[in-house]
Amino acid sequence: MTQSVVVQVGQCGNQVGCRFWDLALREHAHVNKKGIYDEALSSFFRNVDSRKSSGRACDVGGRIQHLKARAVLVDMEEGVVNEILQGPLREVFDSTQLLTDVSGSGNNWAVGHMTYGSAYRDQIVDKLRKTAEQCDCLQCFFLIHSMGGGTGSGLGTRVLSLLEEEFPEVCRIVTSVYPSVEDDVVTSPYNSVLAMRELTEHADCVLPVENQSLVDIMNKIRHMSHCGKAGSMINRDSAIISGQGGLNRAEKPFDAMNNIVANLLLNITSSARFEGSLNMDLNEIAMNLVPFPRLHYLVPSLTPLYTLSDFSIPTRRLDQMFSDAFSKDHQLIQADPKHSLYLACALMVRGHVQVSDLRRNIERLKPSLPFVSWNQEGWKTGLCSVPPVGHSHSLLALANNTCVKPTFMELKKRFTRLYRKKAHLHHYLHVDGMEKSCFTEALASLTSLIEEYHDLDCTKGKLSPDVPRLTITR
Ligand SMILES: Nc1nc2c(ncn2[C@@H]2O[C@H](COP(=O)(O)OP(=O)(O)OP(=O)(O)O)[C@@H](O)[C@H]2O)c(=O)[nH]1
Ligand SMILES: [Mg+2]
Repeated sequence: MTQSVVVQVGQCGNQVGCRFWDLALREHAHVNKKGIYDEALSSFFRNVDSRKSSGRACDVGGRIQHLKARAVLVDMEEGVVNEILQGPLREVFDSTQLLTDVSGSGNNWAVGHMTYGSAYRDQIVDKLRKTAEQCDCLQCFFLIHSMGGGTGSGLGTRVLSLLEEEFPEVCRIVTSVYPSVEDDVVTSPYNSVLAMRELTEHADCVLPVENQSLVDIMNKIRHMSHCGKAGSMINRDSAIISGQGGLNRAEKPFDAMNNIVANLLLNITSSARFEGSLNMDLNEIAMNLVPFPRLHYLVPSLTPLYTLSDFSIPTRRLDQMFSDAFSKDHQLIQADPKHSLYLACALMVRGHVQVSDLRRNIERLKPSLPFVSWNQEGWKTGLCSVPPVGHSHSLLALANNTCVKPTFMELKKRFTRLYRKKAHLHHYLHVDGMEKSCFTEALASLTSLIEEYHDLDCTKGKLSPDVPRLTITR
């Protein structure tokens, strides 16, 4: 069994990360009724029980004991991490895993990347090394951060390049939360474009998530739960909406949205955490889905999100889940993959689903999905037998698809609008190590990324030349 380490940076990174840890512990408690520390738990948790022989990790009721998350928590203000340390997850982290400062990066990528990146470099590397040393076979780093602020975006991407330097062999999968157009951080276009260049150069895979999509999904779930439309039904035990991130009005603003991102992480890590008939290794994601190193943005979609009718017809419900994964309103960014070009696609299924169900659905959906001519069979599949709590099955699709292009074009447009007027630029250029060229190079990197997707888009519909047929003369 291999292990992974989660690195959560900034407010968003830490809030999303903690939703993941909370839900992961619930899942393990659901499956591991005796609370024995086993290989499944060891993938993301270490056992700190001094009586190692007891192997006991958690009580039958799911109460956590002797477990520490394989995580490093970084934020340049204290508020979020302090809150975590006062909450139900306080026992899951110890002080050696935490790194905080007091003032934050003030929504300034340069402060996070340059100032704090240099000041805390050694401490960050030290914490990463210690956490890595506690793994027998470290397979993957999961970095979680937002693009729009200063710490997650600036320091988060600095951490990414430190990971590459220190652990070049270990896969780096980044979950990046993109700001919505109405984001209240005025400098978010700068921060996002500056971060994009780092993601393009130093990540193995990026799972982009847009806050606007999360808002839309939550609004739809709320609407459905209130209108109680005939034929539709919300599963209230679902991990998507239960717990702190539920439909409860008293929750904090981002909780419900973060629950969805945490579910994305639960799904992608499920094969590493549990047994399955078709295990998908985390390394295989990049290996199979990324034909060109820079084009490693994998659009995630999650189902079920809105638990619909047809409870009594399992096959139809199962097939619906596969259809939904390709529909616009299940994507975690504002995108429509069916009308763009697929370079490759992974389907990660959880629960009681057969390989034959997977094959049947791929065959059924294939004709309606435009795949690049040289990779028509570019599917990667995984089956994990443990479903999410409250569901019989679930599906995460990761699409390497040119539909990410509009998100990037919108970012570029918003960046250019500010940059043309040199608005807020002085805040960045005052920072030691930050130069104007950082802006122009980041913009050039984004522009060429958009062009690369565009060039592929232009090949859509152009079939590969027919292989000459052998004619048999009579
Ligand atoms: N989905 C989601 N988005 C968040 C959350 N917290 C902040 N954001 C978004 O992230 C961006 C701001 O980044 P933060 O993560 O708050 O900033 P930070 O990394 O802490 O950086 P500084 O505060 O500038 O030091 C904005 O686009 C917010 O809308 C969260 O918990 N969930
Ligand atoms: Mg902050």
